Amino acid sequence: MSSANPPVILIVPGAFGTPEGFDKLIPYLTKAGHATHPGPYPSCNPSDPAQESASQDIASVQSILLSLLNEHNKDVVIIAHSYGGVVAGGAAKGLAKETREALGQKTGVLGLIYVVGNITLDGESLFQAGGGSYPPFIKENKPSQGLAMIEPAMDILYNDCDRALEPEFNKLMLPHALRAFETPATAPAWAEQAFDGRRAYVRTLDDCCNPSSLQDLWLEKTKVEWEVVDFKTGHMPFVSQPEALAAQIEKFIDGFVAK
Ligand SMILES: *C1O[C@H](CO)[C@@H](O)[C@H](O)[C@H]1NC(C)=O
Repeated sequence: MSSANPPVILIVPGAFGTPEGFDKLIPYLTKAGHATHPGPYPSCNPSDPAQESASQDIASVQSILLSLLNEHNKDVVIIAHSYGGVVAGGAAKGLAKETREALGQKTGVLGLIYVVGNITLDGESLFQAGGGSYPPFIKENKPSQGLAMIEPAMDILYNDCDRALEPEFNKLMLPHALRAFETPATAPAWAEQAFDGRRAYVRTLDDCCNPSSLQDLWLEKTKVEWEVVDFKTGHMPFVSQPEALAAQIEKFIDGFVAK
């Protein structure tokens, strides 16, 4: 990374988790010269799950993004994990580097890095994108009405991680509002031509949450080009292989910056 003004990396976590879940990855990115910025959203562990929606998550991350671009004058690269792909996809719409340059703005989104990002089309909910039913590991209305948990997390999310760390992983798992999954997402940024050459996807081959066959279907349905790199990991490569993932992210960013 030789650029004098490296982009800030906005981290948009998956559902059931917060940006703290990336604490094993972040030091490697920092060492490579990148600042990171958390991109949380309100449907995780909300006080009233009935008030949540995918579109509000999207609006909330978009406001973080706009402040990085307009107030901090930074270019941004987005890392989006799992349901974070739905949120970041909507949030980055219209904010690609070339799109903003054409409007006379100096900063923009240089690229989208989906780490097994869930993909929805314009107006589609994640529930629909997953085939219209929940997988058995999503426990509905747990711990209370309108929320969900993933169980057993060790087997579904951390299947390639050290079992001794289970208590640590359990602390990172938070209840999530079902309405985030059941309300329609807005139009995704990745569909825009301005993101050509600016889309990367980390495909997780041993994923028990989003099987790689489902990831393939999602990628196909986008009908746009992604640079796809396979990781032989479960759903959380930033936990199980943080150093290798950081190196790959660095390569993606170099490609976006050189474009
Ligand atoms: C997508 O996202 C969430 C977590 O971020 C996950 O639990 C869910 O099962 C995923 N896949 C589908 C098909 O909805």
